[in-house]
Order: sequence, then C-alpha cells, then structure tokens
Amino acid sequence: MTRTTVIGLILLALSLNLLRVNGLGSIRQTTEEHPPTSSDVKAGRCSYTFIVPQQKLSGALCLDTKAAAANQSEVAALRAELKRQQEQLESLQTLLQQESGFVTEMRILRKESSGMNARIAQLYGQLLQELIHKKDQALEQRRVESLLLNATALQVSSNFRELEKKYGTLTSMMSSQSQLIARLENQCQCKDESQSDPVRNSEISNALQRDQSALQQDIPLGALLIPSTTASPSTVQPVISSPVTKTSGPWRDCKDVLESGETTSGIYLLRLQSANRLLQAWCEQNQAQGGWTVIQRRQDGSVNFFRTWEQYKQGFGNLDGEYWLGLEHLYWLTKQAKYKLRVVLDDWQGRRVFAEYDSFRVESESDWYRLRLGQYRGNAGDSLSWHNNKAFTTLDRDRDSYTGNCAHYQKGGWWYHTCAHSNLNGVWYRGGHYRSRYQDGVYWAEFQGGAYSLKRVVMMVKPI
Ligand SMILES: [Ca+2]
Repeated sequence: MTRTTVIGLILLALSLNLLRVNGLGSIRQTTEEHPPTSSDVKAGRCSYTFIVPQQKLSGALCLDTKAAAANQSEVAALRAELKRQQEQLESLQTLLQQESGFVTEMRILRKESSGMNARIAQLYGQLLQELIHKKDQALEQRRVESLLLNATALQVSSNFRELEKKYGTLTSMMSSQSQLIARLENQCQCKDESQSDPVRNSEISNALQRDQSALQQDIPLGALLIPSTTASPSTVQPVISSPVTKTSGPWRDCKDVLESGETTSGIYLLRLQSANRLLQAWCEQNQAQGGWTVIQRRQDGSVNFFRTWEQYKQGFGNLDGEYWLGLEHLYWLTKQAKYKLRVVLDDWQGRRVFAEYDSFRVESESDWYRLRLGQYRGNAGDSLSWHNNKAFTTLDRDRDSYTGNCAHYQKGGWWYHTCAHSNLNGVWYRGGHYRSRYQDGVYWAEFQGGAYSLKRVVMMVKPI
C-alpha cells in the first residue's frame, strides 16, 4: 500500500469520527432544546401538600441543573477536540500535497532510472562485443606467432645443418694441417741446415704458431690455410749447426768446455754424467764470464713453442737459433752439480736486463720436472720465484694450479702456477706490445709487463 493511500484512509477515518461527534452533539443539543416537561413544574415551589401513596417512578424526570452544566462542559471539550482534529486534518492535507510533490519527483526519477538502465545495457553490449573482438585478435596473434616460430625453427635447423657441414670441413682441414706439419717436420730433419732459408723458416713457423692460436679463437676456416711450401718450420730435435768445435769433447757442460780452453761461443757436444747420454747445446762463453749452457733461446719467432709434453721432454728447435734443450736433458744436467740460472732479457728498445737464481734444477719426469729455484738477484725483477716448486705443464699435460690449462691459454709449456708471472715459451710477437685475447707473448712481468713480448730471451745454466 502506498503512502498516499495510507494518508487517504486516515483522512476518511477522521471524517467518520467527526460525523459521529457531530451527530451526538446534535442529539444532545436536541435534548437541551426539548420543552420543559411536567417534572419542571415539580421542580418549582408548591403551595400545597398532597399525601399520595408511594408508587413506581414513571414518565419524565426532572432535569438536574448540575448535570446540564456538566453536559455543557463536555460539549466544549468535544468542540475543542473537533478543532484539534480539524487542525490535524489541515496539516495532513498539507503533508498530502507535499507527498504529491514527492510522488511526481519519484516518477521523474524512475523515468530517468529506466533511461539509465537502457544506457547501461547498451554499454554492456558494446563492451561484450569489444571483448569478443579482442579475444579474436589475441587468437589471431597467437596463430601468427606460432607461424613465425615455426619459420624460425626451420631457419635455425637449416643454420645448424650448415654449421655441422662447416664443422666437418674444419675438422677435415685440421687433420690435413696436422699431416702437413708432420710432413714438414720430417722434411726438416732430412734437410741440410745450410740450405734452409732462416727468414722463410721464421715466417712459416710464426704462421704455424699463430694458426694454432687461431684454432683456439674460432677464426674462420680460410685463416687456417698455410702455404704448402717445403720450407722447414722447425725441428723436433735440436740440430747441430755451426760453428764446428775444434776439439772433440764431449764435455760435462759448457763450463767444462770453457775450462778446457774453448772460449768461443757455439755448439758443443756434451756427455751428461749418470745418464751417460750425449747431447748438443749452445755454449755462451762471452757473457758473464762465460761457461753458460744455454737451455732456451728466443730471438726471431722461427720456432713454434706451442708443443706437446713429449716434445718439451726431448727438446726442439735450432741450436744456433731458437730452441728448447729438453726437460729430460735439464734433469740430468742439473743433477750433475749445483747449477745457477741466468735469464737475459732484451726489449725492443735495446735495453738488456738479467735475472739470476743462485740455484736451479728440475725434478724427474715422475715429479713432472718440478722447478727448484734458489735466491734471485739481478736488475730484471723477479718473475720466476712465484713458479718455484711448480710442475711443468704443456698443452697435453695439465699440472698447473689453475682450473683450466694455462699452457692452452699462454701457448707454450712452462712451470705454471695460476697461471704465470713469466712465460718465455709463449708466442714471439714482433714489436713488443701485442694484441691477443690471452696473455700469450714472450714476457717477464717484472720487466715490461705481461702484455709486452720481448725481443730476445736466453736461459742458461752454469755450475756454481
Ligand atoms: Ca690446470
């Protein structure tokens, strides 16, 4: 039931009440205006007294004035009540009018609300459509991405097959290069030393050494090709070369040679005690009072020092050029007596320095030709004591303290630690400062640093 209906019912009830009150008033009024009856006469003064038998009261009664006064006050009260109810009626009518205003306003609001509902429904429809559209777009995008991925996978697969082919070619070329090196080395052993071309030898050997570096650095295949000439890069074993000694020997070492009156530097035949083996070595008789047996020399990059354990054990190179005497020879040589080591270093600016150690020997092969060094003196700086008591490491025998193989990175065998303060068996770079991924030059860190490849280095020993 609406508010308006309720108010209407209230008004109806009030009107009925009013009618009831008015009716009663008229009845009572009628009673008041009723003409005086015989009882009114009885209420007046009587001059006569009659004695009549008591009979039952019948007919009209005399009106009591006090009661009449009471009825009048009741009427006044009813009128007041009537007035109050009329006022209430008026206020209710006013409320009813206000309510009518509210009703109108509510109708307007309802109308607006239904309009808004329609708008919301429309927007919802649009939104739904948009969502469906986006979903379709996402599906389409996924489809395109899938197509692209498939295409990429095909491309990658194709590239992989090409790389496999290239790898096969590379492996084949490496194999043929190894065969070529072996053939060249064999030819070199057979060839007369006097007919060899030192300049050509130097170039080819350096090329070989660089090529081996290139193999580690993934340089394209073309860079690995070397000229198929018959020139000799180096020898496996030290080779006899000029000058020819006047006396026959053999001697224990180069100090023995000097003491026997041979004061010319050159190649001499030595017989190592204990081992009772013969070998040739260059004797340096002009520097530092002479008597020095040269165990290693670098001067022009003519010999590849990136070699295997077996080659470092037996020795390699040219006795009048670059060479390594051999670890096994070093072991027997330094076993004969107490030797000292002298390292002579020349840079590309003509400066010469030296480092001397008051004792030097290497252990046997069973102890990996471990280095045993004495006290340093000299003006080159001490870059070898850090390597004291370290085993020898080559490309194929890793005995260094580094997780990887230091010989692999530094391109030569040495008594590596983790890895080196010096490596005189690295790549001979022309000009000093060199560019390389690794520190693989011929260097002595305390003299010119690790990124400087020295021009000439000699390692030599002499009994104390
Ligand atoms: Ca290692």
